[in-house]
Amino acid sequence: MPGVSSFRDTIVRTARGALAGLLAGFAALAVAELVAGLSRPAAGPVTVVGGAVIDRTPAAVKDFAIRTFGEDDKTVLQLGILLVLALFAVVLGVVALRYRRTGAAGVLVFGIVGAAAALSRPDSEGAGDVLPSLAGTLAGAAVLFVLAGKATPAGSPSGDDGTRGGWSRRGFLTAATVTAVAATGAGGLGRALSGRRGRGALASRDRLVLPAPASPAPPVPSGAQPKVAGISAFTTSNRDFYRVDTALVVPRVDAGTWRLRVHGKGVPRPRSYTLDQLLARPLIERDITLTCVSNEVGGPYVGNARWLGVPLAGLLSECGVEPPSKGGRADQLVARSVDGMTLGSPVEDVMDGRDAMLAVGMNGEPLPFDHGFPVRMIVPGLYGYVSACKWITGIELTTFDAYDPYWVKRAWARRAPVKTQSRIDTPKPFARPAVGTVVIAGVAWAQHRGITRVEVRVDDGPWQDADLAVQDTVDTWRHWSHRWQATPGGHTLAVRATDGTGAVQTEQRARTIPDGASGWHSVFVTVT
Ligand SMILES: Nc1nc2c(c(=O)[nH]1)N[C@H]1C(S)=C(S)[C@@H](COP(=O)(O)O)O[C@H]1N2
Ligand SMILES: [Mo]
Repeated sequence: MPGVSSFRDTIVRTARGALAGLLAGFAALAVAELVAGLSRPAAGPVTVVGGAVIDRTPAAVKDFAIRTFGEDDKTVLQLGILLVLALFAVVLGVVALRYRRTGAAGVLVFGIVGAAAALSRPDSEGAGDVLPSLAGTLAGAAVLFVLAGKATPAGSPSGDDGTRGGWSRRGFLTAATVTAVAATGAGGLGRALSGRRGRGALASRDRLVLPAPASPAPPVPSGAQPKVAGISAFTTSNRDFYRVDTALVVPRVDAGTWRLRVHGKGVPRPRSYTLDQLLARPLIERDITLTCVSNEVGGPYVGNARWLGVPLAGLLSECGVEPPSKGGRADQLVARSVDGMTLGSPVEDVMDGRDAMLAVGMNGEPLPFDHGFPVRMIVPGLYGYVSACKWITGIELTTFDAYDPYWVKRAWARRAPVKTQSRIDTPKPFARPAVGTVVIAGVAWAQHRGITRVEVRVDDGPWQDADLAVQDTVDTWRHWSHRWQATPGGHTLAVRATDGTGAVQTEQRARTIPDGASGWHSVFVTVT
């Protein structure tokens, strides 16, 4: 029955083609991983393509991703890239059955995409960065060429002699198995090598002993944290602190070789600092609340930590920098991180006496790698994207007219002071508290202006003053609580804050783009 057998042949052939394509893709990634491990982990194809995708994603989509996937956004992106790769690999594999050379050549197209992405990365170290993508695709093309050959009948299209007319089933399976095993080995070795490269950085962090601050922060007042179940901890632990950045691979910077260069317009004495030089300076310790501009009303991207660092204004003065109000030529400070990220802050704000710092410590330990080890910037009162550069390695003085940093090129505002905001931590949305006393509580922040009042409203009732917890500093958030005599039924609870300038938090709803969300946070509950 030639009809049935040729139909089955087609299925088997197609399956083999698909498998050959997948294995070729797998081998390509594994070899690329190996070469990246040997040369530069940050130049691996998934990392560079992912980075390129992040940089080209419209602000609204990125905001959506942060909102929807939170801190898993990068995992989702990487899985997406792998899925797209797998689909193309299957198609190429099937194509290669008939057009072996075309299929193999198709793999090379991926090499070009990977290489181009590698070269376009802001932290690209030059031509060497194309090596992982190039080596990977050559390996992938070779694997596809060989496997497609083995999956194709050598002689007549069909036969009943058990070899299915030259379908060398054993040959194909052997080649496929060898490929899978070799690729797994290469990929594993590459991963191990990449891990090793981070070890110097790990050791440098383990060795780092933070000096005592010359200007310590007083203990957090005991009244800063109301004893209410479900309210945010006053100090956010490093583990719980939100993380927002574009880094697919967290930079592991070796503190021993790290340098910070201060240079640019109106810098008569440009200088480079080692970490030891920074640590030898008088350090300040301050509680400062950091907020992300992508934080929606009621959102989680706000955290408060005790930072230890070098006052930035003094360091800038040492290099001869003057703020614009004193005739300085530069009004924008552009911080650059090791991964090429740039963030711009107003020089005036950084030098106006607030505790802008180059932080080395977070809650009593060296900065975690996720949060910028060895050094990051912190400026009270400014959203993270215009101030809080992690893995900082350069400070360039320039003007707002002359240069737009990363996020500003992507539709975010040039200047972005933190907006006065408040959030209900408890009860949670759609909670079902029992009739009687229900404690409504949460946090409010207006960094560097402070919070002077928080009011709560139930349904269309009057605004009622909440109990304010003791203020730590004007640079931290302030906790609040309100005892509510809850009556049965559905209720909408709303909150609004007043800052130290007397400004009441606006009801006006604004999206996060371009300079931060506004509006009142409200929560619907059903009292039973
Ligand atoms: N190098 C680098 N620094 C960065 C970013 C980044 O993407 N890369 N993101 C900024 C943003 S948008 C915020 S809100 C803060 C977040 O700091 P965290 O992750 O320590 O909470 O880091 C800022 N510093
Ligand atoms: Mo942010």
